[in-house]
Parts: sequence; C-alpha cells; structure tokens
Amino acid sequence: MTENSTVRTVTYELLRSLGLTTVFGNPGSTEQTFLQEFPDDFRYVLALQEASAIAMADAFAQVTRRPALVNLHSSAGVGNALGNLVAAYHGNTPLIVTSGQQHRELVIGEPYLGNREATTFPKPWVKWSYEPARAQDVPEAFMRAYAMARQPPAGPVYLSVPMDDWNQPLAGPARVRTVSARTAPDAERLREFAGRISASRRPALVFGPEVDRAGGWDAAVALAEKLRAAVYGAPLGDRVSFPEDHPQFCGPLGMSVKTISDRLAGHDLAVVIGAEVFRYYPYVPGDYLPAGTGLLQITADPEVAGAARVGDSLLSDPKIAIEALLDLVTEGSARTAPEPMTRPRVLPPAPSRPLTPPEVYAVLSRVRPPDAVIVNESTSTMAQQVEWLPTVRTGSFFATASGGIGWGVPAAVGVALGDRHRGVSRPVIGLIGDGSFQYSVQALWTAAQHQLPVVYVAMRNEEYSILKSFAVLEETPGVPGLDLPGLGIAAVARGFGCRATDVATTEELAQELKAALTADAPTVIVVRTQPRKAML
Ligand SMILES: Cc1ncc(C[n+]2csc(CCOP(=O)(O)OP(=O)(O)O)c2C)c(N)n1
Ligand SMILES: [Mg+2]
Repeated sequence: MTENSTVRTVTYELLRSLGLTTVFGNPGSTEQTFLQEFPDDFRYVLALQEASAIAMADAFAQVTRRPALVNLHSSAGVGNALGNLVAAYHGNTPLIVTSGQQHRELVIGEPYLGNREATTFPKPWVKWSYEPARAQDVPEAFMRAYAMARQPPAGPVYLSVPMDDWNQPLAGPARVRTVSARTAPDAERLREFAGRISASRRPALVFGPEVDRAGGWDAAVALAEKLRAAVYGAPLGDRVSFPEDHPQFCGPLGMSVKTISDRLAGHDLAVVIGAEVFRYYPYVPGDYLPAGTGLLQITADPEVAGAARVGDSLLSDPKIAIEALLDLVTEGSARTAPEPMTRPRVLPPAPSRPLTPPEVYAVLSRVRPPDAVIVNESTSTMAQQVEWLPTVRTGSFFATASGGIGWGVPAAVGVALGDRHRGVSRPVIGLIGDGSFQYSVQALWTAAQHQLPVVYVAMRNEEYSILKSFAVLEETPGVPGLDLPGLGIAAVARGFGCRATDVATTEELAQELKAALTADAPTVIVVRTQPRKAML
C-alpha cells in the first residue's frame, strides 16, 4: 500500500480510469470529505440547486455519449433532484448520482442531515441503489454503479457514501472492468420481423428517441429509403431520430390513443423502433390500433417492451437492429411513396402585438444557424417546432423525457458543456415557456460562469397556456393558478450574470438573436407572446 492511500485516493484513481473527471453537484458538509483536495485534472461544475445539477449532467451525458457523475447533498439534495431524475430514467441517461451519508458512528441515532433509508429514497427512478456495507467497498461500488448505469437499458444509479468512509486507509488500485453498452437481437426473431416488414403493403416506420441516442440516425434513413415507408416521429419524443425535412417524413404520430390510431389507419404494419408503444398523453379513448394494422416494436429496454399495450416486441439495440434489418428486408421500390408532411406556416396578415408563437418561430427559422441545437420546453408551442424548425441533424434536439418541466433551462447548459468537452462548437437555443423557465432558473448562473454559447428565447405569454388548453379538454372550468403576471425574467437573468433583453417585434427579435449568437456570454431574450390554444 502506498503511503496515504485511502478510499478517496483509490476511488479518484478509478474515476480517472473511467473518464469520470467532471463532477456536477452542489456540496454540503457530508460531501466535503469526498471533495477535499479535489484533483487538478478533475472539474467541478457547480449548480446552485440540485434539479439543475441533474439536468445539466443528463444533457452532458447525452451529448458526450458517456456516463456522467453527480454529487448531491444528503437526503435534502437528492430530494431536490428527484423530479429531473425521472427524466434521466425515462431518457436512459447513464448517471451516477452520489450523495453523502452522515458519519457511520451517528447513523443509528438519526442524526441531523442523515439520509434515512438512503437507498430507497430515489427509487423507482434509479436502476440500482446502494450504500456500501464497508468503507473499503466504496471503489467497487463506483465500479458497479458505472457498469449498471451503462449497460442497456442505460439509466441513473445511486450511491450513498458515509462521510467517514473517504479517509479510511485502503490499498489500491481498484479493479477496473468494462461492460457492454449495446446488445444484439435474437437472430431468428429479427428474421421473422424482417419477413413481416418485407411482406407489408404499406408500412409505417416510427422512430423514437432510442434511435438517435444509439447513433442510429443514418441507419434509420437508409432503412426508410430502402423500404419506401412512411416515417412518423414517436409521441412526445425527447430526441429526434429522423430528418424532419425528409420527403418520407409524414410528421409526428400524435399523442393520444385516438389520434395515433387514426394516424395509423391505412397502414397494414407499424414498425416502432426505439420508442414506447406508445408514450400516450392525454387520454382520449379510441382503439389502440386500427383494424388491420399489425405492430412490431424494437427497443433495448425490457420494461418498455413489457409495458407496450399492443404488438410484438424484440429486444435489441436499435442501431444494431436497424442495420441488420437493412440487409434482411426486401427493397420497397414497388410501394407508392408517402405524402410528405405539409407545412402551412400560416402567419397573421399583419404583424401582431404581442407576437403570435408562429411569428416567433418564423424568425427563428430564418436566423437559426444550420448546426444549432434546440432544447425545447415551450409547452404550448412545442408542436409547432416540427413545422418551422425541423430537426435535420443527429443529436440536435433535446426535451424532457418525463414531461416534468424545469429540465430545459439546465439541459441547455449541459448540452453546451458537453459540446465544449468533446471539442464541438455549436450554438444552443433554448425555447422555453415563461412558466417552465422558473423551476431551475439558477442554471443561468452556471451558464454565465462558464460563458456558454446558449441563447434562451423565453416566450412570455404570462400564463401556463397548455394547462388552459387541458382545462378545456378535461372540461374542468375554474382551475386556479394558471396566470403568471409580473414575472421580470430579464432582470432575473441579469442577476445571474446573463445578457438579457425584452423584445416586442420580429425585427427586434431577429436583431437580438443575431447579436446573441455571436456574444461571449449566454443571453436570455424575453419575447412577449400571445397565449396559444394548443392542439391536444
Ligand atoms: C415539475 C412540473 N410541475 C408542473 C407541471 C405541470 N405543467 C405542465 S405544463 C405547465 C405550464 C408550462 O407553462 P409555460 O412554460 O409558460 O408554457 P406555455 O404552456 O405557456 O407555453 C405546467 C405547470 C409539470 N409538467 N412539471
Ligand atoms: Mg407560458
């Protein structure tokens, strides 16, 4: 044992070997034993609240395509983080979330800032949850956490580490292992699927977020073209997996049982790859599938396959399956090409004040650089993005995978940090509703401190607009708490160190966007907009 070799030094050496040298977090007294003498080759990304730490790490992991490490404060910090942990779980993001436990000597007496039933607390939104039985097990617990987070289906895991463990003597090095990040399909079942796809007269391909995450964008295009199939976007996607300007792209599938079933009518087969069947919301009754339509699902996640309401499932990494299908299916040149999606792009006859969301989207579609990333959390206008701002490149659209808001503002920070980490420079545009902006607003400070190229466009319609549409759908008049008067978003953003401005016209918006795209600090552009009745 080298002199001064401890649980902490052995663990840092392991983290270094695993490439986990960025730590997202918010510290407390129970974490300082871990963070002490923080090595120079490690980087600590401070988030001012734990919901921000998780969503930043989530997007960072997605962009770098590697697990990310998060360190939170005891039960209070984990509690603040839980909402965004749900998104990481549904988004299959490999996150190793750690928090400090009180001193082992004190735990039996329920000490101040102890973490009662620590391993239960983040469940069911972690794949694995552990508190080492002995201090000496800490490095191996990290190794196991890494393996669990990375293996398919990837996802968040949790480790609670008593604060006195870190200084315990321990001989290194830790045992380093590798694990698979992809699993191949059962060959026989895949051939069966290929046969059914080849025999289909009018197949519909539905590509979901797992495809883009697996790096399957190009393979998805090749499969669609070989089959000459209609392609739809999976409901409520947190990633886009197929170019939305492709002539075979027919638009989003819909969200409710009824709209999806109506959309699939006329297709004898729906092939859903890398998505739930389906991510339904809201409940509008209907048939789960139209009469005469079969359904095949390919996913890497047994839970997602198990929960499908209809159809036959195959477990596989989506990219491996698509590439294998490409060889197995017969050419679909005899099929009639699908009708591409229409984009009416209707604008008001004269400029309106406040602006309508389409006027804002029209400016964005003009000014957006082709390589820009969009993070969208503008709930009542998200459906308009596909019309105005089609995603045309892999890894360039992000949204919450859970439906919980308060993910987008910090996720934009995580995307920009991830890009910087992998040596890529792209503008990141966060389209965020004025309500959604508030939940993890302190992420702006981290963006400013790191001088990240993030441009937020905050749509200030002064309400929770989507919830007003839901009130109509659900026939629930008189719901309180849906108006948001008096929010000074630009002032808040300035307070966190961002550039910020209020705009009222399309000219001002275009001008401020252009300036923001070349600025050396993050910018928040607050645009006053009219509430919009969302199509649910
Ligand atoms: C953490 C969390 N709290 C509450 C909700 C419920 N919710 C869904 S959308 C929404 C309003 C969003 O308003 P805003 O961001 O202003 O967008 P708009 O609908 O006005 O476009 C709320 C409160 C949620 N999804 N997640
Ligand atoms: Mg709003």
